[in-house]
Amino acid sequence: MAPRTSAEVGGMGHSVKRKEDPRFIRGKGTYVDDVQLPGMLYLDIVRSPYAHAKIVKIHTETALAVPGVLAVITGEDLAKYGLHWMPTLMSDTQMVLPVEKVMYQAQEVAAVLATSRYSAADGAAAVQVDYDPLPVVVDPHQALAPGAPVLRTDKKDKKDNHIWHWEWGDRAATDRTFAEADHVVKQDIYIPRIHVASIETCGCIAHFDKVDGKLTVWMTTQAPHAIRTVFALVAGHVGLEEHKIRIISPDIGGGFGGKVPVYPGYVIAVAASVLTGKPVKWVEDRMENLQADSFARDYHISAELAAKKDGTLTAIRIKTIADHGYTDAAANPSKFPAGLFHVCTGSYDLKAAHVEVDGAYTNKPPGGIAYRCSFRVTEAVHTIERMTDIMAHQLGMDPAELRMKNFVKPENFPYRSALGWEYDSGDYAGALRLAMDRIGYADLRREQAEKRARGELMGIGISSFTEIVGAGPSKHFDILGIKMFDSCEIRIHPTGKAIARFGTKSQGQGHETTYAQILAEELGIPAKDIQVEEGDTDTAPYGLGTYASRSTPVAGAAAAVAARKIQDKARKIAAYLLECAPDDLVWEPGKFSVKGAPDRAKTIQEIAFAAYTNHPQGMEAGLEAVSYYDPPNLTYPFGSYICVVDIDKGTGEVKIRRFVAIDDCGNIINPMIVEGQVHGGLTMGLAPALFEEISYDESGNVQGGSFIDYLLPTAVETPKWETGNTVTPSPHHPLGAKGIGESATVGAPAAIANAVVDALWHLGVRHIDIPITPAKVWKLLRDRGVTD
Ligand code: MCN
Ligand code: CUM
Repeated sequence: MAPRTSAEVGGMGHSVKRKEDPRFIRGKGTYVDDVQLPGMLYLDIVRSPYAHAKIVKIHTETALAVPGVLAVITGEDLAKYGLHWMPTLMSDTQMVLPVEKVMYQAQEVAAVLATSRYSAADGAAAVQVDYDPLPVVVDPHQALAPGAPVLRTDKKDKKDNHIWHWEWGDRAATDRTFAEADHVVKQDIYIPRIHVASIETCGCIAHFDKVDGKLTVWMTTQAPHAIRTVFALVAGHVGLEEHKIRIISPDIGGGFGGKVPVYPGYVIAVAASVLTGKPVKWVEDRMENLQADSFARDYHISAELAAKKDGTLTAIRIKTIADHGYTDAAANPSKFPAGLFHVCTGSYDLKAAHVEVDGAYTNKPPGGIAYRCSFRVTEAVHTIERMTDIMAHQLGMDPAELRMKNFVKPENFPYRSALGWEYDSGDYAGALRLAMDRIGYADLRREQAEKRARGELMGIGISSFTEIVGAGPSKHFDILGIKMFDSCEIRIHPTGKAIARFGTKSQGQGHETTYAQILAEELGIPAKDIQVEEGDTDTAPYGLGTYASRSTPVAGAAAAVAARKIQDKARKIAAYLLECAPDDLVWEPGKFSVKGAPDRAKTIQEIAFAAYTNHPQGMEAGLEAVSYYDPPNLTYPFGSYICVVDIDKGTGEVKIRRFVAIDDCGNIINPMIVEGQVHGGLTMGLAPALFEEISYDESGNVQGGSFIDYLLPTAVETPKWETGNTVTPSPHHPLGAKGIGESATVGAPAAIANAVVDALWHLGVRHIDIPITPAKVWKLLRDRGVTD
């Protein structure tokens, strides 16, 4: 669709260059660690070498003797103020600093406050802790087995390591459908722990002003307003009330979900600043970030898919054990302990479905946070897309044909899934067909057959995923009771320039550009004349923040609604200026003109000036509006990805030869930014598919706690992504837009895994858990005697 506005105005559909880039490219961004305040103190954290151990004694004398060290803060110190535990977003509890025992390797044990970063680090190294090791449980199956040591001894009545049981769907109907099925495939799928590893680690500067009692925290957070409320709820009793707290989220070097939780370091820095009255900076190093921040995934899935003889898919049944580490700190909407995992019927019209998830405590850091995925959607997509492929191979059907046969059809939207979600719009076959055309699917299948005859290993994998983003409708979505709306406030200045503030917070997504484009579209004010601000709770309207690709679906909608309120007032002012009735005016981006007399017109800039200089008597001056938008539904972006791999029989290495990604996020605001989101997202989908994993040995020692063994794909490992779009607008979003921020990360791993298994199916390989490392593949080949 051609853009409605001129390139000069830069509304929707223009690839406007990112307004934020000039400062980033020149190194002029302001990240938390760039903030320097006079008299600032530094915090460093002592961490546990044990995964489970009693704390016998913490020796602080040597540390206190280090020049520059001012204090060593322990759990006992915080306990005096009731601040040694804090609530998690899922209403569990998490230690800020331990008093009795540590629960995972790298857990915070004590904090050292000093006059420089280096003294703080030297001090932390000098703190000696006597531990008494306790039995360690790292496997959630073992954690749930009878007789396992109970980990959460802090919970008086807790007799096991079971956190919760959650199930969804019609069990009886599902069992019945399975009983009637002609074919059933069953597969265990493990989706390992991974870490977002954003370029910038987490950190904060807490500054408590003892005179006016105000706390300002510069903080790497994706959700500044929610953090302010949580701080007030946790520390209101020690005088930190919400009007005395200001959270500033400055530039952020990648969030990806890892900057949603509250980490102990933030709370300790706040406590240290409140006690000393000095600004206190805490910034994690890379290994702390990898080893102790919240993790994603860690789902042990057991799935079954049922089909009729002709390949009609009928039902899915899933049992899952979710490893949450020692506390359930998942950042989910409160009502959904397993996130939106129940979108696991995917793009297919299944008649019945049932999902069960059991959460387990283990001696690991808090898990269940996202890795560029809207609350467990990747887990759901990986499951249904792997199962669909297994079914296709089992039936001897082409995986594309099986998908085409079972897709929800365009005429079925809005579509209610067997698990109760109402998909807003989609054209799944359209996206898959385009992907197949782009990649030359039929030719590739012929090539594969020829190669197989020669003993070469080539595979083609498809993932036709449906996402669910934009949390969310207040009826079902809240975090700790706060409804998941979002907001936009616009002020048009007398000279026709504007400032707009939002409840969300960009971490690299380009909001300063794309929100300005939405307003340019709605008001006709050039995007370059609109300043966008986010992340300061003293100035921005309340909102729930940026994650779950919700900014466009929720705050983007708020922007459109607020702009339309402004347009309504502008119409009245224009009518007054043109001496006609408001209804006699027609709007085109940037001006109102009199019906049938296009020369009699007032531009939005003229109207803005009049709003302050010559507004109708009885009308309030000014031109501003605010919207707190409660979406009527989520948005359901989708896509079809096709991946071609060649497998090296000598090394087991998987080489991605081609990867075509067709995405549909409804109407697009900025095509260049959307393409960038998909490129980055695909690379973050490649990562867990082939490289990334954090695991633990029996003693709970972390494997993958540094970049030496936590493998991130670099430009060398990343293939050339071939991207494209179809456009199926969301019927309920004011701009017809859906989110795009996570689609590629959610959809890509299954395409890659499906391609690898497709290359090896004829050798009897049905499934390989990600990451699909050369070692895993080589072992499979060796066991079948086909290595070179
Ligand atoms: N967009 C668009 N047209 C659409 C949809 C989106 O032009 N139809 C644009 C938006 O205007 C925005 C960007 O694409 O500039 C992403 O929008 P959206 O899908 O609404 O997602 P959010 O802005 O809410 O970003 C969150 C999402 C998530 S949850 C993760 S995780 C992730 C992601 O974005 N983290 C990122 N992409 C990231 N990109 C960067 N650079 N850094 C991160 O930390
Ligand atoms: Cu889901 S990772 Mo993002 O939601 O910040």
